[in-house]
Amino acid sequence: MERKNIIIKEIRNGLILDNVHDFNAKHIFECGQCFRWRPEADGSYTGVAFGKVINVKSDEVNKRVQLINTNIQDFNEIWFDYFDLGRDYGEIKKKLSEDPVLKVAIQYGEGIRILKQEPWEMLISYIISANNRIPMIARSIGLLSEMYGQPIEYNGEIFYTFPTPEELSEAELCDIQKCKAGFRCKYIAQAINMVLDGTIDLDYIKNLDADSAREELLKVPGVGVKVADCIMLFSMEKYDTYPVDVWIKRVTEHFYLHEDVPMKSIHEFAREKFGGLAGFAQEYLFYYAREMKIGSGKGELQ
Ligand code: 8HG
Repeated sequence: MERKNIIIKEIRNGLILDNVHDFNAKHIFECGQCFRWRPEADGSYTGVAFGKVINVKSDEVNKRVQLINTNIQDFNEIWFDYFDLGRDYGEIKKKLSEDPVLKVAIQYGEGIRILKQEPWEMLISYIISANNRIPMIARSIGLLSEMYGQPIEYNGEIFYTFPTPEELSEAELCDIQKCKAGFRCKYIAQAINMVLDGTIDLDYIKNLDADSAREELLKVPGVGVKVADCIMLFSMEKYDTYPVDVWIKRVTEHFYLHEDVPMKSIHEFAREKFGGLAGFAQEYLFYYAREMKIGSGKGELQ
């Protein structure tokens, strides 16, 4: 079977995909966009998304990707889109590589793809991310899933789905606090209520343009511009957004602006320089900046 030049072969417990370009599991799962993928000893990653557990291994030399614990139907209905396999990242990289800084950043994270994650999960995950470090964010999301998600067994181990708003509807603030997200827990509780009572409609927001979507998301307490932009980029296909966290601020100032500037100027710079590819540029830069500790002056990996 074939889809978009990808050759799909069924094996006993999953699929082998051949002719997959620009796909590196480490780059995809460790660039900073997602929090629920665990590296395994064999270089593969296991994670939960869309209520399923899968294991993913990439072989960049042979342009091969192995998906374990799945089937053709789920590939067509979930994973093809989740991994953004219909998009030509070669083209994006070619365009962005005209810029010498991005050229280097792209060489570093050449197999990054922007996952199409679930808006609800991204809303809660990025509320948790505010002023937080990635391992702590991952821990809180894991705890919330263990407490309220559904268990799924894979390979003799229990994984948990990310809980739906309905599954979280009975949770009191004191229960949510057990996920150890501190002051953000009250925002999680408010977000649950706003989604359940329809004050916020993520499907509707997903279909808006970036500026209108941001405006809507900002109505949720605990969602500032950066959090809104992350949600939009990682689950709503708003590729013209440029989420500015501390790393992106540092790397943009360090390489391009050469001075400390207000957030607004960074957004204006990105719009001008990268246009509709700003979100992709941002992720190559985010991964590069964090791994190389660009401009941190502290030698500290956040
Ligand atoms: O992929 C990301 N891009 C940007 N710009 N910010 C991110 C990403 N992932 C991620 O966790 N963040 C934010 O960075 C959230 C949090 O404020 C901080 C964690 O390093």
